[in-house]
Amino acid sequence: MQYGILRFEEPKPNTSRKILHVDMDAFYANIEMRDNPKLANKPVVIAKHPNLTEGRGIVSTCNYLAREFGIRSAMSSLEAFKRCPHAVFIHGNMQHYVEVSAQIRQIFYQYTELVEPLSLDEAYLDVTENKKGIKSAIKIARLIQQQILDEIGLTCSIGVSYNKFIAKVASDFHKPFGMTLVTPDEAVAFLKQLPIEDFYGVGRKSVPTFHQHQIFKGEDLFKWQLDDLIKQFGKMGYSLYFKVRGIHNAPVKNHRERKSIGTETTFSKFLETDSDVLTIFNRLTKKVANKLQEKGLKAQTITIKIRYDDFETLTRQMQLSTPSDQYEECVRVVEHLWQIHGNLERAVRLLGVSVSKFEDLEFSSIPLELE
Ligand code: TTP
Ligand code: MG
Repeated sequence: MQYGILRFEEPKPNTSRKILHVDMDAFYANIEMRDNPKLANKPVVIAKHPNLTEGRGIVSTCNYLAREFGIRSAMSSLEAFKRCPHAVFIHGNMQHYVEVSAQIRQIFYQYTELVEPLSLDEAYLDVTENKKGIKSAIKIARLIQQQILDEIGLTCSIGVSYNKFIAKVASDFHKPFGMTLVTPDEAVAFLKQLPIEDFYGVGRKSVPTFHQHQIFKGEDLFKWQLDDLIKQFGKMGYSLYFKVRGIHNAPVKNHRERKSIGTETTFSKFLETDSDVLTIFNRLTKKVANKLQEKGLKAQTITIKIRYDDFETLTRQMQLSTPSDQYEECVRVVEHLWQIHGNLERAVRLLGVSVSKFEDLEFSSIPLELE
């Protein structure tokens, strides 16, 4: 295959893997229903009641009964209230959801170390080789589904296939408490009927562009040459060309092996004041703390990075007394590090914050604030 002056081998699908994508059903809402039997048979919306927020606020999620009224994630809570005034609105309890998520991950680790969480309620598992020595991926999926129900009291849906992309799409196919298997033989037919917006990586904003080019489904994508897709859609076009052919060989990454989480930013206009530096450090720390919470991790080491206008770069770190995923605790250390090690004799062109030395949540106790 040729593109520009590059020649490369066309990737081949690796169909020998067994990959699961597990996605909890109505996650936050079902946790609330499990914990409070009075909510049975009621539409439940996870959001502050609009009366308490002067109409502001958005819906995190809702149970399936509330979905029958047209309520959806990310809808304004006022709109949700209009659609179903008798719904029960519950202001969620993140710490509690993080803990339930960690319990679910413990079940995954009984089957494989290759667990890649995408958020609190979903993860990829590579079970090609697994700790139970079970050959059938479907059998493992059923065992996990049942174990989560028995031990945690929640339902999930699972997609089973040979790559992450297909497994993820498949997990959404029969919800709730569903299981969808897509074999290598079925993959291309499965992908051809898939709406373009369901191709992971196609953002909502680019959907109209695909439609303008008469690409509505996988089968329309399939007709395009690689070169044309790249010309029109860049990297995304390249990736889609292979995805629709069932080729997506990205490995399931074991998040327990991850060494650090961080973010940094470079400034076109260099920073010269303490308050500008602190504002940026606050923003970066917030991002990092959010990532920790999403991944269900706590970190003990906090590192800041400073690059001055002459490109001298320094990193300085400090340990928290106990691992944390809390923004307030992390930012205190970040500010302290800056105050000790930073100076503004030179302007600052880059700032970074990272955290490392993780402790999985399951090894720490989180105080429960049940509402
Ligand atoms: P999802 O898996 O998208 O939704 P869900 O688990 O509630 O329902 P489904 O059965 O369709 O999978 O998201 C997981 C959790 O993430 C969800 O319970 C709440 C949270 N969330 C938000 O806070 N805001 C959002 O916009 C979305 C989509 C999810
Ligand atoms: Mg879910």
